Amino acid sequence: MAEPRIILHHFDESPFSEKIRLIFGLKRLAWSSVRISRIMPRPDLMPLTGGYRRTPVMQIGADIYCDTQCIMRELERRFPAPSLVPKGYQGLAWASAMWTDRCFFQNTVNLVFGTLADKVPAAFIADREQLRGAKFDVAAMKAAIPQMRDQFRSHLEWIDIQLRDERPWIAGDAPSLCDIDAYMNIWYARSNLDNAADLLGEYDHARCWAARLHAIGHGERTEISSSEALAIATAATPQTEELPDLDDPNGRKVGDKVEVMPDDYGKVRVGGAIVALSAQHIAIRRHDPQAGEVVVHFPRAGFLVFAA
Ligand SMILES: N[C@@H](CCC(=O)N[C@@H](CS)C(=O)NCC(=O)O)C(=O)O
Repeated sequence: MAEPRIILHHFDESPFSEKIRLIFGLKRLAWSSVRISRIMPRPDLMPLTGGYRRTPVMQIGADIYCDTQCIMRELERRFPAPSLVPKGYQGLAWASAMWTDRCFFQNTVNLVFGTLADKVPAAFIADREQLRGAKFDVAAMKAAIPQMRDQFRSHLEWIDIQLRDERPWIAGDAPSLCDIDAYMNIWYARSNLDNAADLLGEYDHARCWAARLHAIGHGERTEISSSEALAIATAATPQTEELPDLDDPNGRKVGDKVEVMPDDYGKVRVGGAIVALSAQHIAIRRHDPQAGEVVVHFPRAGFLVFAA
């Protein structure tokens, strides 16, 4: 049977989406792109995710993958070669996202929006305030630029230090999740800051490494509409097999009704019945009036699970 089509719901300016686009490049995959709006509402996407609103989301038929950790895991499972999990760093490669996606990313975001400050549209600010559940204070971010530059430099230097023995990639001879995760922040800074070249200037190894990552490209991309993607989900049946976790510390079982929510921002609870469960992954089945039956997948690290 032909491999079902991979659909990425994303927007071009999204750094987290850039991680996944690069993985498509590294694994030489063909994929369908649904360009979503940078701000809510996203009426054709919410029936698929059940309310999860962060970007990107990957769809394969009626299986919906939320969060880049979960998307990367699924891409590695379905397309294991070339592997992005480096030998000798199998645990650290996954854990690196807790550095790059949280602490490092928050510094980069503050630097970017502090710099764009007056140019950020009011509708975008209002949307991101809703996402954060807190003020999106561009004036405070502007005032903090000197601090954020210091922070960004520290993180960037860690990348450079790692490459100073002339290895091409963070974990050695082959590109891995470590590179993809860290690069997202450099890509985001470069896409938005006129002085990004100055920020990178003193770090030759990191600069050449970023050029290598940029050269990878995005695989074979084709555009489709959000309504086409929704119709694909509606016509499909979820393929996720049941997988119990006998060691689940809270005794959760396949079939239990739960709600899943990010622990940091975009805190929308998505409800459903457990289909598959492990220390790194939870998949829940839900029924949507438009999409029909879908299975929505989340990572465990950084996500909270509540009994419904
Ligand atoms: N931990 C999430 C974070 C994703 C994230 O923060 N994405 C940004 C865009 S790059 C976002 O969701 N912004 C708000 C939105 O698109 O609604 C992941 O790895 O996917």
